[in-house]
Amino acid sequence: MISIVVPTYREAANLPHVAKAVDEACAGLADDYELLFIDDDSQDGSEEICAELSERFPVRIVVRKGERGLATAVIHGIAVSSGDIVVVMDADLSHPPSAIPAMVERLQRGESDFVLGSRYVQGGSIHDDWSFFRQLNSIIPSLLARPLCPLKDPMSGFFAFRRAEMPDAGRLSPIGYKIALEIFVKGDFNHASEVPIHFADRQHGESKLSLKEQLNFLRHLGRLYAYKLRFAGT
Ligand SMILES: Nc1nc2c(ncn2[C@@H]2O[C@H](COP(=O)(O)OP(=O)(O)OP(=O)(O)O)[C@@H](O)[C@H]2O)c(=O)[nH]1
Ligand SMILES: [Mg+2]
Repeated sequence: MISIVVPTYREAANLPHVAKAVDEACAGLADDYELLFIDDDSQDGSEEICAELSERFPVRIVVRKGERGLATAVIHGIAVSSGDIVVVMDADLSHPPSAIPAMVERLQRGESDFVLGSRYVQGGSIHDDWSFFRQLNSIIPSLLARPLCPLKDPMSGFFAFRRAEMPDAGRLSPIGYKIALEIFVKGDFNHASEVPIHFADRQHGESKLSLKEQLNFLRHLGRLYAYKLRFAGT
């Protein structure tokens, strides 16, 4: 079973597109899949839409009340999902579901233990009209993270791994931003690889990435460096 975990906050308009695209992408896989939306009480009709979608697709929505945050939503979703392979992706279709089979197959063939959907490897791309500042905003965090992680695009937010290799939840201290980097640093992964993706711009709904989240990321990075230093040599 493959669990596709998707954090959502006010993504009602995107949910049917995600469900359809994931279903098409997973049709050729030998294993069944479940699509799990972890929603922070958006109150925008997401629950009703999921109820309808669940008549056609293996879709579930888990609504968290009184809690907000992308990283904690992802961790919660992983905890309540059941597949032996976990794929995490965004709901705004920036991450092409069509890349899921290639990511999953690398895990299943044992070629990789952590697979990232990546904008910055050969064959990957971002939308042509990204401004210089938006590109910098995307590339600088990846460069800051480079000593922690050999991957080119640890900020992509699109990643897959085996549940057995998930670090204990007690070792994670997620704040705000994307969680792939933390899972990678604290898990025991030796064969990470990247699958090229075209990162599309969102068509529906609004971005939730605020300046506060980006500053949080710097705090997060500081903590991960401290963690890495503490466990170096153990
Ligand atoms: N559950 C939950 N999901 C969230 C939260 N914040 C963001 N998300 C989801 O996380 C994913 C990424 O958020 P985006 O707003 O697209 O952030 P981004 O991709 O970094 O920014 P853009 O490039 O502007 O799209 C989306 O599926 C959001 O709905 C949150 O507080 N709780
Ligand atoms: Mg997005």
